[in-house]
Amino acid sequence: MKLHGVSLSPWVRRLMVLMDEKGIEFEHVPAVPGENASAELRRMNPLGRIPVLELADGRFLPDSLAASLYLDKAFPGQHFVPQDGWARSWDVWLCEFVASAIFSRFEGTFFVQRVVRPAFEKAAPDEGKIAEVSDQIPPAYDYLEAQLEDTAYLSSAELTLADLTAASVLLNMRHAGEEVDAVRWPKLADYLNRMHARPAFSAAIKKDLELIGHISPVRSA
Ligand SMILES: N[C@@H](CCC(=O)N[C@@H](CS)C(=O)NCC(=O)O)C(=O)O
Repeated sequence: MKLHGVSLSPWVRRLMVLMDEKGIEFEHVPAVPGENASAELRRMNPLGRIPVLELADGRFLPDSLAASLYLDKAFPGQHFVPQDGWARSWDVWLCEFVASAIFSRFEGTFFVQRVVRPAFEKAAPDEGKIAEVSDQIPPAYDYLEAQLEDTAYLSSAELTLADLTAASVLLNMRHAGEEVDAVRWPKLADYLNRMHARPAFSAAIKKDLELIGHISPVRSA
């Protein structure tokens, strides 16, 4: 199997971490998305987005949630997507929450301004753009903190895809120098430290630091 997409993308990272946790081997092809997407990437995903999971038989899944659902069921070992109806749907909702309330609303801005621009475009961050979206952080973190009120992980006592998703997206906030305030969101801060200390995330962080280690304040565990 091949995983197309640069590993700094939280959606590529979600799949890398899932495959690492499940012990699935894959070849990583660090394709870039968007305006610079290759014809090969556009053939697999007309949106020009990453990741794309290419199966050994030539089929491909151009979306990390679709690919996660496939991998979790098709490969043996621990299931990260709950099998039960309600728990399964709730986990997908939490993934959607992280995508809409964090990635789309503010993570993208923080990461692009503070990491992508200085690292790859030799440009200074536009902190004005960050200021425009900063007020979106507290309600999103409040919601995640509430999910952790009685359980070790977001949807239950078990680690699920929602956790791999949240930890992957919020790792980019850490790369952008925005740590979760442990006084205001103590459970979320502790949870992220636990998640990022897992071997699969430590490996992902090591890979990230090869690209942005001169910028990110995150250090290898
Ligand atoms: N729902 C998609 C989102 C993928 C996505 O937005 N990827 C970003 C990189 S983090 C991308 O390719 N952006 C380029 C673009 O939208 O043109 C998934 O989960 O795979």
